[in-house]
Amino acid sequence: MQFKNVVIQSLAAIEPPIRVTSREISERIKPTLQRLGIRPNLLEEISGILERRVWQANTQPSDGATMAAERAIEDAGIDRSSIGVIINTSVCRDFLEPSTACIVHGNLGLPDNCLNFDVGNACLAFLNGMDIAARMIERHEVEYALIVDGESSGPITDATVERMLNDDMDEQQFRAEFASLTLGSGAAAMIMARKDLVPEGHAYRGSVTRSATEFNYLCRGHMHQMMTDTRTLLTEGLKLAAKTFQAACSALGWVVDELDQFVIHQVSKVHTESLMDLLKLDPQKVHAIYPKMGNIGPASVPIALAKAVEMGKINRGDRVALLGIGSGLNCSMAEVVW
Ligand code: MYA
Repeated sequence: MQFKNVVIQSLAAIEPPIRVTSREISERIKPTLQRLGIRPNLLEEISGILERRVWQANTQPSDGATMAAERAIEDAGIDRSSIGVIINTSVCRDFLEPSTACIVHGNLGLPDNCLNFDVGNACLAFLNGMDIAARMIERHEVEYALIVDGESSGPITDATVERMLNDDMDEQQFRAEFASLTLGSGAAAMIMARKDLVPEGHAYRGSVTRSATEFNYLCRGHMHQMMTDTRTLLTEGLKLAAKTFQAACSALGWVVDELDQFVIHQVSKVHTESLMDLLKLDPQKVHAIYPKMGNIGPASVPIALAKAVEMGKINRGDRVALLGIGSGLNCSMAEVVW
């Protein structure tokens, strides 16, 4: 799908206040690492994740999403009564019902004619939310849309550590739960708008999506436990990424050297380096936040984008490729002209 009249008006990223290092987590599970003969600093060494952020206790996904949304609305300088839809894309949620979107809608005091709903698609949902918003804007259904995401990894990390300390934790189960220790917390929000209302906005050109749902079993998560076949997920994820990139080259006219920055879903060092090799991306054009933030699910792409902008790696007029992927497997790639 390509868009002619959609822009990103503002983008906000919130880093939770508490830093948790991979060494601290490894120290907590030391007895199990020793019992299973696993090297003490495996987590940091193979994932490249040095630390991640977590919220204070009792901070809900909606709290992070609300903080990010307040900042995005302020940066956009719009009256919140003009927002026609809010889409929450978090994997983490306050409750099974009601939706997290309706809690954020209530916190923000958005108008009663502002649509509010969650979109769930694992780590890919923020890009899906952007696409849904863009379609609504292009069709003149809404003038402004707010996409939010708040992820809270603390509870799953603690529950995983606790299970890993049980005497019955064997190597196979350890490997299946290992990816849970790479997760991090954070929140993001984006205002998208009709281009004629915000001519100085950053043009959202369009996106493509491909799926490989025969692999829906490779990473399955609950609130307190995630089971992942890390090796197969990496292999099949890369195949799907290559296929989606090919589709983006055809649909959006991408030529790898003509794109200025690649903002990719942040999983680990192995995933990032493998993707750069596969697609022949210049490492200078890929901003990595996983070393300091871990895998923040759907918030990865918007937070990495915000950080790259903040650091001056993305300038006005740059062609930016957003490369998202999520368990399922689903992969979307989109272009923004910053
Ligand atoms: S789901 C979240 C998925 N996240 C992860 O899988 C993160 C953790 N995984 C990793 O960092 C890599 O996959 C690893 C494999 C490093 C595991 N448990 O050479 P290797 C040991 C314990 O075989 P690699 C999501 O985000 C192994 O024994 N230990 O490793 C959804 C050895 O140790 P030693 C393990 O295959 C979307 C060492 O590591 C495990 O190269 C994601 C090296 O072994 C384990 N499970 O890496 C879709 N595995 O040296 C995928 C290995 O002591 C996306 N070891 O013998 C792909 C594309 C990315 C972006 C695309 C954007 C479009």
